[in-house]
Amino acid sequence: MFVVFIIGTAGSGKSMLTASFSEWLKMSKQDVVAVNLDPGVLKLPYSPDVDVRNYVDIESLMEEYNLGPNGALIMAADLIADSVEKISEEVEELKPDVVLVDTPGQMELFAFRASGPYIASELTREPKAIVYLFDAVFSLSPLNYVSNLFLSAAVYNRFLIPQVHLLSKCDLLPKEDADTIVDWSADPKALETAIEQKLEGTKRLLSRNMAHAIYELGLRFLLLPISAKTNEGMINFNTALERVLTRGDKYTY
Ligand SMILES: Nc1nc2c(ncn2[C@@H]2O[C@H](COP(=O)(O)OP(=O)(O)OP(=O)(O)O)[C@@H](O)[C@H]2O)c(=O)[nH]1
Ligand SMILES: [Mg+2]
Repeated sequence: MFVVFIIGTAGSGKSMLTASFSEWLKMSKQDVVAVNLDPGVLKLPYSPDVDVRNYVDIESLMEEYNLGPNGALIMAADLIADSVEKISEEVEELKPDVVLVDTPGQMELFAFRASGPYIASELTREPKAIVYLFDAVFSLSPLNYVSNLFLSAAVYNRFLIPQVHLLSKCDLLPKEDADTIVDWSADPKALETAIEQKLEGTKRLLSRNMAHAIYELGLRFLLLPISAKTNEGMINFNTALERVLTRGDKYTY
């Protein structure tokens, strides 16, 4: 069994990718379990096999503890951690080949609180990986791209498990724009040139140094373009995942 946590900024396409990648895997005769870890979601593009909303209810937390929506989500994240054993049993009873875990819209709930890494480590002892989504439209500006690079490095630093990086919703960009972003991810010089050309002043200086810092750390964030709408890139994505999961590569892909 492999467990894959899908993480990314709000609206980056986590739930849609969970839906379409699980369908794609099912077509190649894999037993897939989709887990929804987002307690606040109202509608999902797939039917979760395991759903955290069965363990916590945001509305009643808001009422009972007089919390706003964000306070309730934070409380919910801690309550989910308390239920991780039961969630894990639910998953294991289904005996899947692959488990796709759709994480909360508010990325910091899962990535930057203690409960996320705890859930990831307690959910299973089987091989696991993180898939980090770079929203293609958002990442077209070098400033946004570098910010996202930092977020993904921060996620890696929290979980320390193999990470695959995707350029999500790539069908929304002309191919040459998607290729440009992929080039930035493969070649530090290409990113530096874009920063020089498109940014000015302090933003240019900081972005250049931030990008530098990531490369200095030796982190590689090669992006694979993917579309949950057209299924473009699914084969490469699956190959990258298998590689980090089966070879136990320590590093990011
Ligand atoms: N064109 C296109 N749209 C997409 C794709 N993936 C997601 N979307 C759209 O982007 C929006 C957000 O997608 P979601 O899958 O809900 O994103 P998410 O990261 O789960 O969002 P939150 O959980 O709310 O943070 C929806 O309107 C999707 O239809 C894609 O590959 N192509
Ligand atoms: Mg979602």
